[in-house]
Amino acid sequence: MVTRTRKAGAKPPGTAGPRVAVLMGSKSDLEVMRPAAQMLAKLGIPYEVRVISAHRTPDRLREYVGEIERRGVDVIIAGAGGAAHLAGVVAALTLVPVLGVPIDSSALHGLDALLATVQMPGGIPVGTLAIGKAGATNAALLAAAFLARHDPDLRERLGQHRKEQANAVPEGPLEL
Ligand code: RP5
Repeated sequence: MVTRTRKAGAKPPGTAGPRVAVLMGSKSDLEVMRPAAQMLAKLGIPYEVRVISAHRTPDRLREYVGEIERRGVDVIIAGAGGAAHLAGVVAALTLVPVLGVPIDSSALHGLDALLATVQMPGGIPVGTLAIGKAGATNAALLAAAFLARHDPDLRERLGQHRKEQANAVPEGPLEL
């Protein structure tokens, strides 16, 4: 029997599409989620961005997530504010790993979204990042770290990003 193994980081045949899906519950979440897309772009990871609401567009959500594994998406990033059930509902509908970003769009400044996203009952995991733009950036970096385990070129780019970040921290005393 011949067993064919895929080259590290290669997509399954016929799936040249996005490796990461960035979802958000409302167009009003875009400015908070933009850093996720920017970081994925910087690291050369193909991604797509969609506005899909668990409560306003439940049919669209089910249809989109139902196709996501077949399309070759490896990680989903889902950002939402308020009661923030988006990441949990997405995670319930797929085996693709889901990273949740709580968005500070409500009167409670994201604390409600943080608790709704992080406090998933045991059984359906959502890897939850920090509230707001830092969480969006880190969701992209964490997705990149997962993908880089089987993609040496991406691992190189991720390492380079870390070096740039370190070099941007002033080493000597600051003149004030
Ligand atoms: C959530 O409700 C969204 O994720 C957003 O953060 C929040 C407010 O949405 P809009 O009323 O601005 O559309 O569904």
